[in-house]
Amino acid sequence: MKKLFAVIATLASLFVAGQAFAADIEIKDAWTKASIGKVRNGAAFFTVTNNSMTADRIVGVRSDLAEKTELHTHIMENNVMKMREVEGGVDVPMHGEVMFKPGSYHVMMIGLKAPLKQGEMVSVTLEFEKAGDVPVMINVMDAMSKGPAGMDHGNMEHNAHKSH
Ligand SMILES: [Cu+2]
Repeated sequence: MKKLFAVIATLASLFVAGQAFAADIEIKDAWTKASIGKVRNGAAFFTVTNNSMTADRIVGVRSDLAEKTELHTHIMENNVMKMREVEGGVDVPMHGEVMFKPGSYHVMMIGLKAPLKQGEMVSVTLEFEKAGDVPVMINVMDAMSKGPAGMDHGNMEHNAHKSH
């Protein structure tokens, strides 16, 4: 009986502390912009939430949409904003959230095989170190879009109430 309990306890602790599953990863508000003219690159944005009890890391991305699909970020170099491929992956803390957004992390599609059309859904696959493959369904929005409604807090209008 004691032995059985020990086995159960060990299994339980493994389950709680050592594992992460694709089901624990939540992707929200995934969007990209429709292609304009002959532009053959695209960038996709979304919010990643890790609902598991263990930290995870996005180590790669792949898709059939483009010749190359990469994890990118922006860095400042000599006062110029530049895009770079992410080195070493993107950490997603346990019970944490990471935002892929313009000017920051994004999924870069280089050499699109077909233009992205407004209203379409396209997909890429994020590769997590622990949770494995997580598909991302991406909403193709208007080429001038700044993202799903409610995400662009920077442009929110404020009602200033003056007190007398
Ligand atoms: Cu990029």
